Amino acid sequence: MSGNHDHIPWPPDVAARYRAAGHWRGQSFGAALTSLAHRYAERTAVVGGGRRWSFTELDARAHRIAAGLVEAGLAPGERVVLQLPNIPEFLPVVFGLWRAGVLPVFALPAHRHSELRHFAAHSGAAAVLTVGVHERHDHAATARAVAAEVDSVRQVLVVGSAEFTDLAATAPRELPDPDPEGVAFLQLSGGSTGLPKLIPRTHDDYLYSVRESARICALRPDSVYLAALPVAHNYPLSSPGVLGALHAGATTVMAPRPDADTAFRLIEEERVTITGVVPPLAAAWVQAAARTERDLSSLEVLLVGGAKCGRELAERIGPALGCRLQQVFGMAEGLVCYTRPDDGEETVLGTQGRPLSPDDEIRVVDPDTGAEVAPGRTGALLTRGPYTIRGYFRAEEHNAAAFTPDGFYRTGDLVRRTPSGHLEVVGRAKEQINRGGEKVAAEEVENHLMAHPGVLDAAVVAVPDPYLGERTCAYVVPTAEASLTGPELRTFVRTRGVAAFKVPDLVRVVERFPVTGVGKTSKRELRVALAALAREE
Ligand code: J2J
Repeated sequence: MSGNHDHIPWPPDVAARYRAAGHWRGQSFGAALTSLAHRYAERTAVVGGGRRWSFTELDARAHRIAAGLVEAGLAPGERVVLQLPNIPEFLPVVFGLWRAGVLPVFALPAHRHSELRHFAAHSGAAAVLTVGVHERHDHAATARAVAAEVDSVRQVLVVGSAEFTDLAATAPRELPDPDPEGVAFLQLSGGSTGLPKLIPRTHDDYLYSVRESARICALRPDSVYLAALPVAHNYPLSSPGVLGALHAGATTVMAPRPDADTAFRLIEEERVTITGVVPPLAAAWVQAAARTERDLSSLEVLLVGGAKCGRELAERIGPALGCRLQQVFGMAEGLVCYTRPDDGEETVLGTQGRPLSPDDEIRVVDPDTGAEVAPGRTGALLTRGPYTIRGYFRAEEHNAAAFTPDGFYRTGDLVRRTPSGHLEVVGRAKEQINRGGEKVAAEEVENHLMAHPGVLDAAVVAVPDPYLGERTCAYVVPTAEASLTGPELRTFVRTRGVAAFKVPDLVRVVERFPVTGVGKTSKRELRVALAALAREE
């Protein structure tokens, strides 16, 4: 990779400290898989869609795919936009990319044309690697459309196609091991400004968070992890996720969909012991558990995170599903907090956990002054540590705002810290809507709305929702001539090629925006005023 803003490394003295502490072990993902394959050989690594691969099989497939990718012309350091659903192939493909030194950019299956184009263009991707038709969407066609528009994209690879099957049958070859302190992949940020930012994560930093997550979640070789959420997301990927399961020698079961029927069937059939969901899904499972005939007795732990798990829901999980609740509060930029198996009930039900690492530095500050608040008071959460990035990929200007000069990441979350160091997430100071764990950047949706010729101005805010926690509401001011309707605008946003979860749930067409007192430029103030208005309506 080239350029100064691709990856902002940790300062050398800090990096030396993380190495000395044993957090960073100088091992690449490919090397990690090799040692897992030696250790867990014929144990089952991954199950799904009728396939059941051992660690040995997974390792061999990853070697062949790596060789095939190199033969297809991909070079170390190049980026590939990866969009795969929860299928076993996800793992050998990702490890194949890693072994080839190629950086996956982890798109979600829900992403559509405009998002994929942005990921490809911004990362300068050499290829898009996806599936054909999945859940009624032709991913391959979208990928080809992106390739036609983004100059850097030379090829589209489609898992399941004859070409890819050939590529995946390439004879393995010796490949140079990538630098473990180098960037291994680009994860996506939830985003609060225009377009999602790309998050560069290194082998060393990510493997540390994976190892600790597996340990904190007590994963063992006989654990079975159900990947219910889309696996490319940081949470099911690493908290402890499919990578944590692999690290522990456990089995991953790929759920094609996260609904209770599908998940409960897989829990029964595969004797799943642990899984992770977002609060609305936990609520749906709790309801469904009351009338299911499936045997859920194997389930030991349900992780809940991605959005705040309310007290009421937290209390219902254990009794309804016959398992232990573990709260997780994490972010693709790094910091992950868990409640621990030996935490008291109050802590498990009422907090979002404490940081994974003793070297995670936490500051809770007054959002206006930046000064640390008194213990127990609410403030903005800043963090830095051995697996939290120091900067986004190629985002110099944004980085200046998103990080403090001394390298703390401004999470945008408002938290309260207990004397035990657990964090309670009490709100948000970022221009983002958390739609049941799916993050929507207000500005991104506003920009789509503003592209409509009849829209003079737009502001997107969160409105409370009993099921999702929050939904999006778009306030729109039409131009003098235009007459706009909500359904028309929703269709307009959808047809611009965005993930369905970003299409505004509610649209309110208004003559003008309320005057906020701070002038026309403060969109932030306007969003606050509109959010208050939306709650009253
Ligand atoms: C309140 N807000 C939460 C929680 C995340 C593990 C788990 C989740 C993510 C994730 C992740 C929350 N209560 N329990 O990457 O490894 C909100 C916060 C946070 C943002 C990050 C992981 N858990 N959040 O959700 O990058 O606002 O990662 O800053 O998608 O989700 O979103 P994301």
